[in-house]
Amino acid sequence: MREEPPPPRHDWTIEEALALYQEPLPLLLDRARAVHRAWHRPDEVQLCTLLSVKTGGCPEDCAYCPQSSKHHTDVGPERMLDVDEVVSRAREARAAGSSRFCMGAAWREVKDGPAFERVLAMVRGVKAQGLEACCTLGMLTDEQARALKAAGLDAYNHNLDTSREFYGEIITTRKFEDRLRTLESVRRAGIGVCCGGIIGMGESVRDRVRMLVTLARLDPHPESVPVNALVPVEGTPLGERPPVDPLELVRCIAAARVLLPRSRVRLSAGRAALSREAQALCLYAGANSIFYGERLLTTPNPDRDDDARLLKDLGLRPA
Ligand code: SAM
Ligand code: DTB
Ligand code: SF4
Repeated sequence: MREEPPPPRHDWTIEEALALYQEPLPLLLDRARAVHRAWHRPDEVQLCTLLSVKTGGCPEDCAYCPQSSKHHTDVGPERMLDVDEVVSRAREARAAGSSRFCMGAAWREVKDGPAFERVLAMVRGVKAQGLEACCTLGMLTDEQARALKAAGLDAYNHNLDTSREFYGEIITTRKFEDRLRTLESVRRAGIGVCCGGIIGMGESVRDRVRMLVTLARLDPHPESVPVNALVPVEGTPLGERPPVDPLELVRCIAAARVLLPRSRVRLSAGRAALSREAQALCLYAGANSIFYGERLLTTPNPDRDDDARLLKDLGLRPA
């Protein structure tokens, strides 16, 4: 019989996690594989579909984001989608093989009123299709989190994005602590927490590790952890950033897998710029979820056909 894996830890130090992140890559991968196999079905990949239900015109100044009204990008403010449109997209996503549907809104925070009521109706509609429902709407109060829970929401995405120390270089219109506060409201309401970050914004390796350690100190750990590689978008302050080395993405995923053994680690934005081999290595390093469908929120994602072929060639099953 297989031995019980040791329980997840919440006491990682920065130095310990940094040493892990910087191990020779094959050794880091060995550690990540052992954890992955102990806690997860190693041949499964969760397919999630993203939909932007309210695009653009966001008052926040996140340096990476094409939807901020502070930057001059091709993404302008659009009207909020109707419930029926969203539900039919969810039905389509399920027919294509996704098990989770994530709705994003370019809001700083949720405001009570008709727009929020519409989101609640979207959540009910997505749940009625038999999908896991996830939302990412910015900051929430306890009451709003409870309303989302009552509508059937399974998970709320709210990323730390980077370390507390680097945060001010990327976003000035809110604080790292604001993020943590919303995550607490989500947890208190009994909704699953989806929380991760972005690499390739000019942060140091220590910043990446600090972010992972902050996630690992949450108790319980987030149920899912998206690891995004920056998609540089023209007109944003980070539009000219060079692409992140795919091997850094692999290290980051492997370290996340070891620090957050039970969490689903999602290989998120930036996949369109990766080779099949780099994606395979990310999945080998412990990623067990991807966004499926030709669009993320406003930027392209790989074609469904290419993804289906990749999974088939790797012998992995959609879950
Ligand atoms: N407005 C809400 C918020 O910020 O929480 C929800 C939507 S926001 C677009 C969700 C996440 O998308 C961000 O936290 C960030 O991690 C990710 N994101 C946005 N633009 C990105 C980009 N250009 N490259 C990679 N990730 C990006
Ligand atoms: C996450 O961590 N990545 C997704 C999802 N959560 C909402 C969003 C990626 C957005 C990439 C840029 C865009 O398409 O606008
Ligand atoms: Fe707004 Fe979210 Fe984009 Fe920041 S990441 S500008 S909060 S949509």
